[in-house]
Amino acid sequence: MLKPQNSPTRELINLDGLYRFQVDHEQAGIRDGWQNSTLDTTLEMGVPASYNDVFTDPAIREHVGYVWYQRQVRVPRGWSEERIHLRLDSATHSGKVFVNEILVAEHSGGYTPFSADITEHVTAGEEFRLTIAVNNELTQATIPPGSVTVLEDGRRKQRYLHDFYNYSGLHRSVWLYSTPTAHIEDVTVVTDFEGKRGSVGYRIDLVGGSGIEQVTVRILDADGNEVGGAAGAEGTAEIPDVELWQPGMGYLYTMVVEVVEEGSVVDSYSQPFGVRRVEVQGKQLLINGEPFYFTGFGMHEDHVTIGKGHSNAQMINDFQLLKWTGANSFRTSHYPYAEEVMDFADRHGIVVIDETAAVGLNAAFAGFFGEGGKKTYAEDFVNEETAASHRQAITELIARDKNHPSVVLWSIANEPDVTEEGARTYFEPLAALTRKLDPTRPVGFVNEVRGTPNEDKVADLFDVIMLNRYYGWYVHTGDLASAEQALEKELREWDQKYGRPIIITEYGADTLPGLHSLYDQPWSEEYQTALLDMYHRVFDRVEAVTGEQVWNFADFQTSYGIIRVDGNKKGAFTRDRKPKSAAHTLRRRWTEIPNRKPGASRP
Ligand code: BDP
Repeated sequence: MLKPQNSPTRELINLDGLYRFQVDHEQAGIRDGWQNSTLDTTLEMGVPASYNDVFTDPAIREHVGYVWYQRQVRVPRGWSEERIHLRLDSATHSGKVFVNEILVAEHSGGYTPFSADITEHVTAGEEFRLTIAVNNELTQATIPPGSVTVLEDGRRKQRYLHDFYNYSGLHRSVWLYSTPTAHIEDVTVVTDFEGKRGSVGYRIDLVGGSGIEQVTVRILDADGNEVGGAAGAEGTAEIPDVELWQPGMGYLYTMVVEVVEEGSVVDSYSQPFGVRRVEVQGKQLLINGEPFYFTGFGMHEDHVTIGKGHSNAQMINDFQLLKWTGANSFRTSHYPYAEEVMDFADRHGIVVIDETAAVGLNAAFAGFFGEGGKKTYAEDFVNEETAASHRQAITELIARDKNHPSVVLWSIANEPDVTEEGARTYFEPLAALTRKLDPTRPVGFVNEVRGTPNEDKVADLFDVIMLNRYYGWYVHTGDLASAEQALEKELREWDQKYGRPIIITEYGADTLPGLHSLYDQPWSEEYQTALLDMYHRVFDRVEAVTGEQVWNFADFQTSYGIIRVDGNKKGAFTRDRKPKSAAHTLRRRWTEIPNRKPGASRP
């Protein structure tokens, strides 16, 4: 799915800013057609942002159901010959979009974009009323799943089995844009190289044309010089003296796609891309033929006040801190991040493990909350409806992110149950779908502690082993010697059984900044550091470990719970991005080992 842009044939207007905002406490809005008139509210809300922490009223913060956003939008007067589209970069978790009284788009899945062609419903030069109803309910039919219960007093409660707060609203930008009638609908770029020669396979999908248009592509280097080109909707362009996209050096080319009809350009779109190759060979993940060692974090889109709202300034600050630690990568735990984040990673050579929002597909976590004995793959939990949403989540993630050179690995779920028989039936088709949609990147999922090499039923379906392990925290708490033995034992078992790359996608300890101890005392800054040091010793001893991503980059908000004090505190940074001691420890290690495992020989 193309990101909208300004081009010689396209115009783009950003619709962020203040919207009228109404919370649908009585669940009346859809029934009563709130889109048909001005919302009956004095509240306003900024877009993009989560609304939860913005207001003082707890009934808004914990609201379950629809909230409504509304504003007037004027269509530029010059657009009378154009197709006119609305695009929402996300609506968490589902959205209905109305142009005046008319429903023009509906989408579920809170972290991927959707759009509508509204040409028939608007007039160039005139205003329309844009109303967006956003629903934050999670059910067993959504990704991530959850359940809504109605309490005796009528209040509705949202339950979910993932460890981050259910921030809701319009978290990303809203756009109005024009395209010509015959226009480029999609661009797919697949790159490779041989020696100094780069090859750029491409496919252009067109819509709305007469079929007599022709497509040309021109490749521009980072300075804007034309270095290659091709004709036709599908083909391969060559770059003679190619500059590769490398970890730490995000060299980007631009593919300028033009649709020509009777000698004139009717549509033009510029797609940035990088030339690089990713493959798994034995126990290594290779980028451009060289073994890559991941350092970095599982992250969250999470900030004070704006929650999961995208902010360019916060994004730059987070990337600055990543760089300061020496990290070369991150995982988009546990949902696709804003496209601005992916574009930044492309430009700056940061390697990304790109994850769907399939988190909490695991009944064992309900046991944690005192509801033991449930099965995950069952009619009342992860069922065919969940699977359908999961397929949609994978499809939309790849459609959005396929052209990002920074993405080297798809993660199709975080910590699902992999011990029940049903896990294999559930995951086999999903792994196959991911490979079919993108045959060029390795595929994995992130495994939780109960899915040991003996218990796990799905690891062989994937290219890499990604493990979240909490030895020294949830098990062997405060006993790093036992934790060290247990961790090494398990990693060696994985290595022996599969001989595949192992990436540790989570390890860490909750830490209260300012709490200090001479002993191995959980929650102290010293303990967090000692635990990380212990993991690093083990990683350096086990050859198959090809990456370390600490949980988490920064402290983040969660739902209330007795094991969370104002959120999860496993950050190397506090929620307001101050370094804990651990951040300095990581910086010392990672700045010493850019992209390569300690002790690994250079080719
Ligand atoms: C893992 C989850 C992650 C949690 C983390 C923790 O993948 O989302 O926040 O553990 O408990 O289970 O801190």
